[in-house]
Amino acid sequence: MDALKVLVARRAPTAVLERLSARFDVDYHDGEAPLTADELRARLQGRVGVYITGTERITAELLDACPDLRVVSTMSVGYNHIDVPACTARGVLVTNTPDVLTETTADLGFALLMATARRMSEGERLLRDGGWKSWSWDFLAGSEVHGTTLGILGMGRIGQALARRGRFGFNMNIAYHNRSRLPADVEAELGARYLSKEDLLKQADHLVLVLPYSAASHHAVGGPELALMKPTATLINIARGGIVDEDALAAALRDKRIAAAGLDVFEGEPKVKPVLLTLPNIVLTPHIGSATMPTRLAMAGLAADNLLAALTGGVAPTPVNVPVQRQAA
Ligand code: 8YV
Repeated sequence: MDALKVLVARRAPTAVLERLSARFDVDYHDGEAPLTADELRARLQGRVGVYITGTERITAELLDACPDLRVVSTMSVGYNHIDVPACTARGVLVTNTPDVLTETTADLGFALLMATARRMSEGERLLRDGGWKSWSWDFLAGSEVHGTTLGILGMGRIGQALARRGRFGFNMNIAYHNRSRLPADVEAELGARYLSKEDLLKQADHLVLVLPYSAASHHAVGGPELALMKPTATLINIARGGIVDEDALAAALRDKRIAAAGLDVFEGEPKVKPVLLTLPNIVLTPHIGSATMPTRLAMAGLAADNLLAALTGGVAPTPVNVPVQRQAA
């Protein structure tokens, strides 16, 4: 029997390629740049499975042009780049990589919070530019972190990991808003208070966005929401760029209506709006939330596990959808 044909649409660790190649006929895109939509469609012809990252978009149109596709395995926890309902309707299984990146992404979220509150990027720029001339009492004086209120918008796995860091590491008061409330025992363990979104915006000293991106969360934080925040507050986004209205944020930062922001994700990434680059009170990182070698290897390994299990009669460890059975041709 001929080996099943799969496409690895993005660079992957050698060990993952070896595992997939031992079982499948693998077409490997080894380029630095992601495949364009046209290239992806062409390379998916006759392929039953695809390994992607958060960059490649799987649309209904693409699915219709690639009728052999049965499994989409993304090496990411987020799956807003995949039209999941369209996959489900066509019997295509979607899998993602939750859990393995939770703690690492929470680490980055906290690092960004600290760097933003304590003006670390501003200080480094000043030092490198030769601008550190002397000491004064308010030199680079930032915001307090310990003992303040950590607001978390979106209290899934990463939100809870952030809450633990805030509560047990920094003695912070934890407040959150989420579509659904956490069970009482989890709230008690985290010392987390459930607030309305409006109250969370008003009360947070540091507000971290960790909610999934969808049409419902598009620009969930824009002008009206920023207007509710304290002028001393910081805003951290480690979720998806589209959750924040970047123009409204730039205006709020420029006018000091909030103190500072830390962004790891951008609406048009990898392009970043020039206005964001001009503001001193903003810390910018290039979407590195899950970027440690052990975590990236674990994510890639899990994406391969999903593809292997789903295409060889097993049960994919981390499915996103439960597709309806494909009709026999
Ligand atoms: C990845 C992410 O860097 O997992 C996610 O959803 O945003 C990041 O961990 C990226 O999407 C890689 O596929």
